[in-house]
Amino acid sequence: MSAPPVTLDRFILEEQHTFPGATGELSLLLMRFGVAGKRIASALARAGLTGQQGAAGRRNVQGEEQKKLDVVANEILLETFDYGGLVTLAASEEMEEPFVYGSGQGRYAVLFDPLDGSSNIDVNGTLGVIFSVRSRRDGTLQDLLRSGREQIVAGYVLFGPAVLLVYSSGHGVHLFTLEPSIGEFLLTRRDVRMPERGRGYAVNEGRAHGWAPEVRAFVEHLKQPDPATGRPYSTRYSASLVGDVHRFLLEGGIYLYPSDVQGGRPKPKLRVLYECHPLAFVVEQAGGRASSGGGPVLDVVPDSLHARMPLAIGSRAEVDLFDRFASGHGA
Ligand code: FBP
Repeated sequence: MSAPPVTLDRFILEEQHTFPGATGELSLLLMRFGVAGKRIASALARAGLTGQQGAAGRRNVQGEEQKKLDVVANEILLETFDYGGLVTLAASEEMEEPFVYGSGQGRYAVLFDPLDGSSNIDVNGTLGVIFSVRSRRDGTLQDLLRSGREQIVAGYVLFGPAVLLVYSSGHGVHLFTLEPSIGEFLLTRRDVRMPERGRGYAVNEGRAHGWAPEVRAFVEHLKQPDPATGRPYSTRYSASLVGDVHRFLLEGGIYLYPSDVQGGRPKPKLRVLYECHPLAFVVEQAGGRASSGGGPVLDVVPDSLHARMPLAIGSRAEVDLFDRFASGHGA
């Protein structure tokens, strides 16, 4: 008889037993991201039928036009933690201030990008939810403005041909696939390791004019033919950070979102707490690296809830090479 499928709940409970003194609260919280992922997947799949596509008619704290599905996904995630007293604070890329639950006594804070890849929303492109969990300290914003190394769980739900959930609680990276016929996430890869190097890179080259010369030189270097070093690399940009990082988690490679240097001042796009920290946590757990070009992403302590930073994330070999270029040393 073949081994029974390992559901997300079973895997989390088995992992919990490896933590002496675990109360089970973190396990319950983690399982809820699975529930939220399934509800958001259902809303995405039916959006064209339910009139949930298009703009919501307002802008978010980033000044970006909010899509109806950004709002739907954000509400689903807020509802998901609104019982059981597990969570004290929820911070979202779509909300100006953190949401405080009930008594504010929950042991955890959750942070999320409810729908990453906004430009893909109305064109049926790859999308994702990015999430992380931190411990409650005094239940205020200060609990969140801490280094990425203080995350206790991080992961993402990827909405592509299949719906995947990938997470790490600091003990490896595990991949689950949604089995639609039973509505359960089933373990498909345990302890995923990112290849040491890849053959692909993902960056919006349409923005190259705003990059620092060192960044342009790095991307040009990847495009120069040199069989000995596996170049030229292939460009693999899907306009979904989660989709691209997931590709490189499995195949190796590097995703870049450098700062645009406007008027002499670097202007990064990606958010530290909702995008860079959680994905850096997962990628480093899988043996990859995440850098700002000036140091590890996980060492960054944001000075505000919606702080942004430049990102280079992926296989060790490519991110090491990027850092050499970024520091002016070239290949
Ligand atoms: P959102 O969270 O608002 O979607 O922003 C992040 C993101 O969409 C990434 O998923 C993607 O890689 C990048 O921004 C696309 O930006 P651009 O359109 O400038 O290439």
